[in-house]
Amino acid sequence: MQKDDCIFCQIAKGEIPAQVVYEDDQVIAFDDLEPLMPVHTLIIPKEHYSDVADDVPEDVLGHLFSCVQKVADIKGIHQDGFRCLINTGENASQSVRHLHIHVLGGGLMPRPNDQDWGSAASNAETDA
Ligand code: DGP
Repeated sequence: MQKDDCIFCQIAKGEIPAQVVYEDDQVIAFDDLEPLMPVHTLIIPKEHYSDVADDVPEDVLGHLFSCVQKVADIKGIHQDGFRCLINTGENASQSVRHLHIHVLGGGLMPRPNDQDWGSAASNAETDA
């Protein structure tokens, strides 16, 4: 099922243009509008799920993740390494409520540290 008011559903239906990297019957991958790295591609299921914790069937999750390697190969970042990121819900600052995997690469990405993660991360370390 797709949602009329969801921007990623509209991309999946071809109603909003996107730089498509890979597509099959279940999944579409396209470049992020606001790239954080030289390569920043989003992989989404064509069906609407609000996030990774929205009772997504295992076969959908499996297929979605199988596309990570395809995208990494197409974008030429497989060998040097890349980062996958899935923001989920409010605390993770998920801004588009349609499940998506960020695939980031094309350069060295430092490991996240307290400075990047803000005060909640600092508190977590203090409490540990
Ligand atoms: P997140 O914060 O994890 O929900 O990431 C959403 C990403 O989606 C963000 O990096 C920007 C990107 N984005 C938002 N709207 C569009 C759009 O219309 N087209 C494309 N290509 N990317 C979009």
